[in-house]
Amino acid sequence: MVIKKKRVKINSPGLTELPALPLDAPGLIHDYRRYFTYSLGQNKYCHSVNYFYKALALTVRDRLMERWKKTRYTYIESHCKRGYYLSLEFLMGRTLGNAMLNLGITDTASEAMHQLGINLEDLAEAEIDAGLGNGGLGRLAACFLDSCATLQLPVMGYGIRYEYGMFRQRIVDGRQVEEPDHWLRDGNPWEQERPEFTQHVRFGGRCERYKTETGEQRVRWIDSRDVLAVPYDIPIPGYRNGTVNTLRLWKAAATDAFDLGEFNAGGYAESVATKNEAENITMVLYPNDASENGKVLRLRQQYFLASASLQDVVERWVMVHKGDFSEFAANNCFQLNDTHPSCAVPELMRILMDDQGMGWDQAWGITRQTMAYTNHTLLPEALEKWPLPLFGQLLPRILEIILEINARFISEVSIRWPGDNERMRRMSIIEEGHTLQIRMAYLAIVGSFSVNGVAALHSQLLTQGLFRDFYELWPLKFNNKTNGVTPRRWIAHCNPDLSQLVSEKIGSGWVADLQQIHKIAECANDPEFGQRWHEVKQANKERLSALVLAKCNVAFNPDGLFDVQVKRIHEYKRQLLNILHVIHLYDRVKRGDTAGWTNRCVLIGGKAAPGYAMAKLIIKLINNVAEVVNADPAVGDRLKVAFLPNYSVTAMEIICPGTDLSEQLSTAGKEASGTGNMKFMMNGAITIGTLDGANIEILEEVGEDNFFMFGLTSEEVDESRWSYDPHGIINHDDDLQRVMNLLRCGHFNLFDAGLFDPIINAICSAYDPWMVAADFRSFIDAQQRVATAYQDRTRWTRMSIMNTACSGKFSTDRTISNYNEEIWHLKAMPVGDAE
Ligand code: 26Q
Repeated sequence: MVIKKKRVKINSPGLTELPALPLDAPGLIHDYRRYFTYSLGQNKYCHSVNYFYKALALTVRDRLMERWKKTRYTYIESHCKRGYYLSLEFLMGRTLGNAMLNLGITDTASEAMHQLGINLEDLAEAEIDAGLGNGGLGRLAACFLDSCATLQLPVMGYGIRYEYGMFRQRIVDGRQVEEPDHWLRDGNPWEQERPEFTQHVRFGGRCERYKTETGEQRVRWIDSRDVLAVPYDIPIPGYRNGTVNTLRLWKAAATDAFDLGEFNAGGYAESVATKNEAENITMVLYPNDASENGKVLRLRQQYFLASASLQDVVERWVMVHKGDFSEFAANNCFQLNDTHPSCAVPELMRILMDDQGMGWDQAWGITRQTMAYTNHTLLPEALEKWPLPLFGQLLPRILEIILEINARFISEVSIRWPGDNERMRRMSIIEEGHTLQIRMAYLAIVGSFSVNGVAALHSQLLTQGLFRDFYELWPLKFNNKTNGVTPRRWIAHCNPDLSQLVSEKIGSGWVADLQQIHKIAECANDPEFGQRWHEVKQANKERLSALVLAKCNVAFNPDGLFDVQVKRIHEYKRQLLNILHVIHLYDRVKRGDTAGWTNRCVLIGGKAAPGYAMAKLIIKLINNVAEVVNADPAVGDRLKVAFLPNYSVTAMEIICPGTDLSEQLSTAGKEASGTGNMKFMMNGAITIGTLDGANIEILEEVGEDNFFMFGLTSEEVDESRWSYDPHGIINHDDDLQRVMNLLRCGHFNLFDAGLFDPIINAICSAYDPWMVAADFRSFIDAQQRVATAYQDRTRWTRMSIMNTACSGKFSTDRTISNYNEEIWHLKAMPVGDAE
């Protein structure tokens, strides 16, 4: 059932044209007091920091609102081409600090709050992270939105408004315990509900063929259970440029119609239950950063996002252009963040054919010219597949369309390679086997005009490995877009002291044009600049120490080397290699091998997918090693180890400025890009890393003198896998042997015999996919070079400056410019009133 929405039109400039709000302290104070007293109903007895935070959030939000409106006018009135970033995850973190930074009012707001006797930082601390993502892919989406707005590109984000974001991690007895993240509990001042743009999304039911009055064959999807998609809009401000773009997040709600039907049939409880079933769709973010196969609720989420977003875009198109779709492809582009929203391909086909009455060829032409797909993984086991029977039950019409896309595609393949049945089987969107499976990556490739990887090596490996057949068929479709991170959040906001120092030297142009930061390379040998650089780093290390003390109860002495690895816990990321090095250092101390020692504080943090037993065991090992090492008086300040619970965007804002050494240890060829590596680099940490993902490009930018490289290359990994003999490696390496002996004898088991056997067995297995033992020696040697380098403060500081200086490439402004120039082709749309 389609509900006709009643529209009214009021032309009243007196209503909609308002004078600009003041950005000075008196203006902020005026509004703050009004919100605090009248909107929030607070008074002198208020003691909840949440109200103090909210009054400021509302004050800042008003300043965003007026720019948001102007941006909308600009886009609507220019009829410009639009881009849409479709993603199941947007890991936004906190909003207040970023909004003030981009509006250019941080210092004024701080002063205004000071005049009211309030500390701005205390308020900012009250905001709960919007943790609507697992890790890299979700945070990338958030950084992209910041850069699109800063470059004034008309791009909208589409995602899901999960009621529960990424779980909160607690460590109990050294083990991960998950807790629900009810982040909306205190309300969310940054979102605006837009019920007038609600969409209907169908599930279940069946397809029916019919003829129109003019005799055309059509299909309709009937007897479905519809779910409402209600949009919530979040403002995305550009950096001091008057642009405010939109992130639209969908919440699922039950339709009234469907409630009433059940209710009248006498099933009150059933009706409430079906309502719940609808609303469950957007209840929780799946906490896996590799696909969890076969969960029907996840598929519901994916289709829900794709369908609501595409209907929204098409509805806006039809409002202006009626049934004329001739310019649709020239004016719209959808970027798919991995395969998660890849139902968008068949869903656009459905909308164009079933709702708009278009024929297959025209609809396919449009779909194929508007979709672009980004791949984020090389692990074959992480490629998304859905069992065909399950898919057909939930989305019968979408399955029909996929099968038709596949039939036509396979015939294309058979024309290009006649009789090559093996190739057709390999390339089919439908995988054969006990149960047929839909290969979502293949669907995305076939339905898109662009397929990209996220770092040079990753893109190259895609065309040689996973997607080789498709590359042979369509070489021009494949391209690379090396990831980045936004320098607004990841330098200007999180490292104000460093920002100040850099801006004093070279001006503040680097914030919106990070290539400019290379100018500080000229000061890399200036002793006075070096001294100040060192002081900033030490102050940031103090801040990080305080966090570690508060959260881990471990005392990090800021004179030591701060050695940090924070990211999801995964075997391929090799936190194990890190902990083997820690055990090796501990063993050296115990043997008295401490001549020329460099004190180290090792920090490890990250979440494990709740069902990933090995990752959880690795967390337990890290915590046990920390307990043994930290309690040993013979070790003292020489070595401290801590596992930071609940790693998050906000934690990273404290961590990366206070880090000396960034650990990027993935088995070469496995990490698509990495983005934490870039945040550390920007903040003057030096990388110890394998030749993997974007590490390679970091090394290229900064040079071998300013990077600690180790380990097998991805080619060497592939070649040596067949003759891999970890026992032989262990037997020929005294250090590794001693480390393995400590593990085997239960030194870190804390009386739980056999606890770490699965880890010991994995390291010793000739089939260890991650080849931990293979890189041990090279890693230990590289760590020794690190320790030596750190003793020469002048040298280390120079390396640190050079890392920041050479980080220009890793701004998402560069990444987004590449997407725009090579894929989207959008025109920048200045909004006017640029500040
Ligand atoms: C899929 C289906 C069902 C349930 C969960 C998922 C799922 C969810 C999240 C699969 C994968 C992810 C996340 C992947 C991810 O974060 N990949 C990382 O993307 C970064 C940005 O491109 C890269 O820098 C990292 O190298 C890559 O690991």
